[in-house]
Amino acid sequence: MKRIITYGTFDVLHFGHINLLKRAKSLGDYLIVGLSSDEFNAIKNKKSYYNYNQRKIMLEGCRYVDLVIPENNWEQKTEDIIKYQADIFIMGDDWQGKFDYLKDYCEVIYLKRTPNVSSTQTKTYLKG
Ligand code: C2G
Repeated sequence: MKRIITYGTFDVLHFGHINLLKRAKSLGDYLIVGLSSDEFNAIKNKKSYYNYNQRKIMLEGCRYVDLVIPENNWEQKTEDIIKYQADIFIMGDDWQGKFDYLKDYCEVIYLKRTPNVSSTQTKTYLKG
């Protein structure tokens, strides 16, 4: 049973997120998503349109996601990888190299970001 873990805000869920989750899941059997809490988003200087519980409902509705856990800080990844026995850590390549320190605990893979789609772009468009 190969276990995959990834993290993010996943606000205004779009096909770029789904592409990432789909590819992440294809690398193993069980996908855990560390979903940024509203408080952690503030630390990341991100204001999500949907709150944590709403974003969690959307992720749990995604066929590729097996478990959603809260992401409350930058430091928890190592502990999560151990606790959830993750074999592979996945992030989009906008984070290329940023999490290489996790290579001491599991495989680290950065997947190509899906071009021309982002929550910010969608929110701006909807503002009209
Ligand atoms: N993503 C993607 N293609 C896009 C947009 C996002 O592949 N067009 C990926 C990102 O690279 C990331 C994941 O989808 O791996 C979630 O994106 P965000 O919600 O923007 O996550 P972020 O705010 O970067 O938070 O500790 C890690 C952070 O929580 C990551």
